[in-house]
Amino acid sequence: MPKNRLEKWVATIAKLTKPDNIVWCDGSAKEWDELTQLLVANGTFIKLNEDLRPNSYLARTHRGDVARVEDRTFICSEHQADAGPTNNWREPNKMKVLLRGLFAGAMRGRTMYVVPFSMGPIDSPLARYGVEISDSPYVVLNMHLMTRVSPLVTEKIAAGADWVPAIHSVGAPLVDFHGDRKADTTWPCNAEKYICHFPETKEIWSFGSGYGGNALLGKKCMSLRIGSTMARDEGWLAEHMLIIGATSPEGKKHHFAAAFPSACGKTNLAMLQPTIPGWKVETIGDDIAWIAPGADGRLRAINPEAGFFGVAPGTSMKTNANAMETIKSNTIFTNVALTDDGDVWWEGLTDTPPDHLIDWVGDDWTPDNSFPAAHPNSRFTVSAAQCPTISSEWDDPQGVALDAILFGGRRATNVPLVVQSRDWQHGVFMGATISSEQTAAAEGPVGQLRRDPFAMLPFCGYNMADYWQHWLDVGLGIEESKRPKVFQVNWFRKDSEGKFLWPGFGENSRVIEWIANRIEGLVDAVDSPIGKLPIKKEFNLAGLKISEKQFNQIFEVNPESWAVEAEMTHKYFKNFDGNIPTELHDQLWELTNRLAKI
Ligand code: GTP
Ligand code: SPV
Ligand code: MN
Repeated sequence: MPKNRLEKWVATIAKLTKPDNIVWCDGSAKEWDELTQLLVANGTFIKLNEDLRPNSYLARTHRGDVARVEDRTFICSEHQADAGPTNNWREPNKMKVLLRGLFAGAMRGRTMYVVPFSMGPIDSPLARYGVEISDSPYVVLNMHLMTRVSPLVTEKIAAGADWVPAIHSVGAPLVDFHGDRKADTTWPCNAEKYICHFPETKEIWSFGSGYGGNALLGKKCMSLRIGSTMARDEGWLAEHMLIIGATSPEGKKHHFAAAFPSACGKTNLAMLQPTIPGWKVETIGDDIAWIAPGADGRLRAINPEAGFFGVAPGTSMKTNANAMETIKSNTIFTNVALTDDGDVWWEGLTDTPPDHLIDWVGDDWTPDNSFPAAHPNSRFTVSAAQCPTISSEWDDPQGVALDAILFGGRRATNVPLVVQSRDWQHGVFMGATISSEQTAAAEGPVGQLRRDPFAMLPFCGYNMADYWQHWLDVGLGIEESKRPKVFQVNWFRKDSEGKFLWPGFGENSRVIEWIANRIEGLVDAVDSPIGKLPIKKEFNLAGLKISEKQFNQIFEVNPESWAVEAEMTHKYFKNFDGNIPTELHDQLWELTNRLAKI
């Protein structure tokens, strides 16, 4: 029988990378057991105490491989203009030549795993298939949890289904060109990293890192960077968004999607435990949403992932009890601290740290140490099915109809707790102009304010200005009454002493309630230059100690500082060489005028 495209591709990559052997993965429990045993045996995994954390493991990475590497991430479209000013562009043929050199013999002495996976429920009209080749068993196990790894995908591909080829190597061969074999390390990786995307041929090539979004190629690489280009071509949206269902005490259910930059609260909002009586929030997704116009004329969203790759620090019974419940078993922890009884710990898990820990680099740690025991970007990987608040709709092939879209960021100043946009165009302007203080989720200066439009700065696979136009087109193609309402939120505003003004976490249910009430027309709003704000008596503060003064601080819109923001937006738009959609210029003009009238 002639080989199909998948078999040919695997053979070609094997010929290039020269692994000792090839394993076709099936996502089974047997495969999980074999690979976890292998990783325990070679020291990559530490098995956690079976009584405290069954079937769970701790991995410690190389110190230089702890986060996404944005400056090593490339969009290799044929034309540089298609990558736009916010992406690193490389000419595709040149990059291919470079990559072939890097991948040549890169898997010598290692096993090459072939992982067929589906993003989205297999057979969903919104699902897309991929195959990741990787020489990292850690990656295979994380893919088990984060995607649907299944031989069914291989069958679909053999029957002609489209798929994304994704090749990954840690770039650390065990046999050199003289044939000498060396011992493996517990976290093999390469100092030189390349995370490359070829939108025209829908290919992904990732070299040198074994960590998170650099290596689990179904996630940011396929679902967002390649996904966004597929979405542009096919008329849908691939977004860095959580999805929730929120049910009011009266039993009215709404669905929200929310885009916040990395480490800015998506997992927490996705698993929110409301503090206000009678409300229920159900989890559909915590990081990525694929959104398409449905047969009902509404925007419908699926979570293409099957698990959570969540930030550990700050996660506790107080902040996110549902995440704590989710990670009780069958979880991979990366770069957290190890307790003396073989369990995990991170900053914020308990009020006081244990007297002794082994920190994320494997050294003894006591509370006297001035540096954290867990890396700030340490993570847990766990199946979504284990989440106590997971919605019955979470793997519905048709997705859920969105009632509202939220944009957020980490802003110590200026941005109020919640603002409603005037209309779709204004909502797109809000999304396009969001800025946020940088976090440890990517290499780079933590705390520095940067524009992160739609929380997609590191993830948009094409020209950001074209992406904004696409958002305008998709939304305006929906009948107005069926369009989701758009809001901007900010949980992170601080007072003059640097303390958060808003308690956040479960209390964010109050913002959810206000948004639901706006959708239902149950509350009024006051106009401000930046959008519609809550009226104090209609915003539920019952049971919270928030004074009139604090409320005003939380919602303050300062015209002078907003005039500065608007001026910065004007400068920012200039980066896009006249490519900005007219509607967004109009929005900026209107904002400037409204500010001038105050
Ligand atoms: P990625 O997985 O990187 O995309 O991150 P994320 O957007 O899912 O962020 P996550 O929910 O993991 O939160 C990141 C950090 O922000 C954690 O340390 C949380 O404890 C903290 N955080 C989340 N929500 C709130 C909030 O409402 N208020 C405050 N002050 N901190 C929050
Ligand atoms: C993010 O950085 O937005 C993440 C983690 O969700 S990673 O998978 O590394 O991209
Ligand atoms: Mn994310």
